[in-house]
Amino acid sequence: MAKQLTLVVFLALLAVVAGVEARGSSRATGPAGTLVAFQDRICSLLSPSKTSAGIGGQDGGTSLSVGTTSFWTFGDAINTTGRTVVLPNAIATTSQTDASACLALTPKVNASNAAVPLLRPIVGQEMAVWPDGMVTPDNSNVYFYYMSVRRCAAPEPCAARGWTVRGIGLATFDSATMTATRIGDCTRINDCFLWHETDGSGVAIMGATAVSGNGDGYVYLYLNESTNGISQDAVRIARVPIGSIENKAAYQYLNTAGGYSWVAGLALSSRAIQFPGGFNGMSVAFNQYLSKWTAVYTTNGFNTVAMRLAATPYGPWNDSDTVLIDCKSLFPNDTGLRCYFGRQHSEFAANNGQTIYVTYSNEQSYQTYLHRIVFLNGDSDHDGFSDASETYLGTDPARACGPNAWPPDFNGDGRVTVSDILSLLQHYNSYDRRYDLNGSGKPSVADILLELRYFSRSCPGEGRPAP
Ligand SMILES: [Ca+2]
Ligand SMILES: [Ca+2]
Ligand SMILES: [Ca+2]
Repeated sequence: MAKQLTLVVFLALLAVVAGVEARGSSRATGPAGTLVAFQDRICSLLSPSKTSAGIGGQDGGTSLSVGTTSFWTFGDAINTTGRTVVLPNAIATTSQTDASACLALTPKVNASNAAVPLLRPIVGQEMAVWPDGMVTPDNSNVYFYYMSVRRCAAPEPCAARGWTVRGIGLATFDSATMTATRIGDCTRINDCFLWHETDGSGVAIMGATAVSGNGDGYVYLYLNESTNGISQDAVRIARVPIGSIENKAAYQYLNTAGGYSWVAGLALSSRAIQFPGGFNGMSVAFNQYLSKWTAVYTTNGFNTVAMRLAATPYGPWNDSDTVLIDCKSLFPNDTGLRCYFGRQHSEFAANNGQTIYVTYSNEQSYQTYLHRIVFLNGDSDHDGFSDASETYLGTDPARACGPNAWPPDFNGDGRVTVSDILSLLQHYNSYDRRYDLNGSGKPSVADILLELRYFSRSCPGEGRPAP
């Protein structure tokens, strides 16, 4: 403690000598407590070229840009005359870069202009194959994780649904021909999965999304965990060097207990993100405008498309849902799942990321819809910390004073005192995002310096500029 006090005094003097001024405030630009300025539905992604190829409905919708082409995979496709599933998955492309007036997706077809799947199920072993997260190591070949789906019958709990995910595999396709190949020997199907329901990890994985681009050579994976093969309510995070993506032994798993560490097996990992309202897969991308990694997903009983924020692709993630789309108001009379498989499509982000495009599937219409989200990034409560920053920190973007309202006032007494600085020092180098004032990923010296700028100041008060 003596050492800490010495450091406090030293840093306080440093701040005074340097004449550091408190941050200025910006003007409020929208309703308090939300990051969304505007949102609207653009269109269904069921393009005329799809219906002419025999696709009358579809779900899913994951995309990746490779060169000048955006590749889109979908789950089951139904025919144009009824509800019969005609394809277990599908792939389509577009070279459009502006999604503001919808996207015309062209499906992969055969010589007779009939849509064909990206990856065929193994007869007798799989009911369907649903493509999930994609990543490209060389801007040419694409790797994608797939959900291998089997039939489910009583007495299994999944019998009511009729299917369950047997395991998650990895496959690849070349972007020129969209011909897919599974990685591994699938003679015994469990052998070619990275994770499967009887692999002994004690964790059932029902989906896997992926992102690269953190500048560290890793692909980060978001494993959609289920405790019973039905409900899905947590994410485990894995990573693998992109050059070793085919090597099962090269995957590492995040354990967030007592600091962040990467461990060798799924069974040793911990839940990285929890979703009390359920979810079914999340899509992660860095958003320049919010200066955060963003995860988009559906939750709240498939009635909401929502978002969380993190400083790095592995966390720490904030633990409340920022609502992007209220699907109850979009589909008020629906009886099925209003919005499932919510995903973002970061290659279409516009205005430096202030505008993003997301998709979700609607069960009743059996369509995948494209939707636009425009963020605001104001400082609604004028406390010197943007709404996006406060959403990440977990403080109230609508209140500048009181408990958990003003970021540098950790104990909520309205002033920044030695007690607050000690509190920050106690969390130095932890992964507690509440103390990560500059949003860099962990509380560090930069956060202590930032805290000192506010030393002995009072919270700004509602509507008044920050001190
Ligand atoms: Ca604020
Ligand atoms: Ca605040
Ligand atoms: Ca205080």
